[in-house]
Amino acid sequence: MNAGSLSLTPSKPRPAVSSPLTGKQLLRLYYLMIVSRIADERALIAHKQGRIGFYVPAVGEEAAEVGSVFALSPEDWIFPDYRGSGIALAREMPLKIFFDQVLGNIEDVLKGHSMPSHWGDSSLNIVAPSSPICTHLSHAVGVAWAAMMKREKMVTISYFGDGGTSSGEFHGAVNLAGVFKIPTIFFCRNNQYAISVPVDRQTAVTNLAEKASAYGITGVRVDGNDVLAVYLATKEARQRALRGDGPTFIEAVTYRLGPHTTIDDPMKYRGKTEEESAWKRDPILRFSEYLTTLGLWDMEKDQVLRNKIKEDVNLAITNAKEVPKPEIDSLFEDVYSTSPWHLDEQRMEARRFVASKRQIQ
Ligand SMILES: Cc1ncc(C[n+]2csc(CCOP(=O)(O)OP(=O)(O)O)c2C)c(N)n1
Ligand SMILES: [Mg+2]
Repeated sequence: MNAGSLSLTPSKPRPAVSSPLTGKQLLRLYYLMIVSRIADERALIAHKQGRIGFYVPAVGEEAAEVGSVFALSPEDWIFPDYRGSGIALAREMPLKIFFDQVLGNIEDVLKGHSMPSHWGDSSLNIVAPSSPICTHLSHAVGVAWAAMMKREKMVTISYFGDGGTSSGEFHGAVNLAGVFKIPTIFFCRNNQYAISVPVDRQTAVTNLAEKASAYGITGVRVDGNDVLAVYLATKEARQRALRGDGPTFIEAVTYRLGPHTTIDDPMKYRGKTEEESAWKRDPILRFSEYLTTLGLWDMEKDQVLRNKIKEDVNLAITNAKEVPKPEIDSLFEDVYSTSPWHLDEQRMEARRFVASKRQIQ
C-alpha cells in the first residue's frame, strides 16, 4: 500500500509553518508510524493467542525509528537490533515479508533462521540482527570503513538501546569509528529502561549523548518523540559522515510504552502513573496534532487510515500463518559450504525425530 491509494493528499494548502518536508512526505511519515504501531499491537495479540512464539514491540519508539530511517538513502546499510518494526517498515519492507519473518515460514527471506522480529533483508540493505547487545555496532563500523576505502557514497547506521551504551561492544565500536573517522551513525533509542533496569541504575551519566565526547566524536541529544527532529538530526549526521567529519552518536530520548518483549510485565517494576504520563507524550498523537495544525489531517481521515492498515495487517498475518514452515533440514543450511560430520549426524537425528513425531500423529 502507498499513501496515494488512501488519498492521503493534503486537503488544504499548507500554511506557512516551516517544515523540512513536503506535505506528502509528512503524511508518509505518519503512515509509517501508524503501520508500525498497528503491526506491533497485532503481533502482541497473536502472541497472547499462542500463534507466535515471541515478539519485541517498539510501541512508543516509532518517531525515533521512522524519522531516522526516513533520513537515509537506499544505498546506506542498516544494522538494527531486536526492536525494529518501525525500522523495517520505514525501509519499505512489505507487510508480507514482515510477517513471514515473524512466523518463520518458508517464504521468510531469512528462512526461519532468526528469532521473530529480528528482521533483515539484503535487498533492502538491512542486516539481520543478532540478539546479543551491541555486537552489531562493530559490523556497522567495518562495513562503513570498507565503503570509505572504496570511496563509495554511503553510510551505515546501527540501532541500540540505552542499556547497550554500558556494554564493552559499544566502547570498542565507537572508539574505533572515532579514531578513523568512519562514516557511520550510532543511533541510541534511550527508552529509559534496559528490561527492568532504569537508566540511572546502569550509568551515572544523565545525558547519554555526552558519552560521544569521550571518543572525540559528535554527540547529539534529540527529542526521540519528535519525528521531524529525529529526521533532521539523522540527516545532518549522514551529511557529516559523508563530508569526512566522522561518526555521530545520536541519543533519541523516548519511552518504551510497551513491555520489553512478550515475556515481560512492566507492572513489576514501574507504576501505572508513570506509564499514563508517558502515553500523553505518545509520538503518534503528537505528530497527528501537528499535521492537523498544518491543515493536512483530521479525525475522519485518521479513522479511515487506521481501519485500512488494520485490514492490511490482519491479512498479512493470516496469510503468513497459512504458509508452511521450513523443513527441518533447513536448520543445517547456509552455514558451511561442506557440512561437517557432526552436523550430518545431528541432521540425521533431527530427521528421525521429525519422522517419529509424524508417525505418532
Ligand atoms: C550481551 C547481552 N547481554 C544480555 C542480554 C540480555 N538482554 C536482552 S535485551 C537487554 C536490555 C537492553 O536494553 P537496552 O539496550 O536499553 O535496549 P532496549 O531493549 O530497551 O531497546 C538485555 C540485558 C543480551 N541480549 N545480550
Ligand atoms: Mg532501553
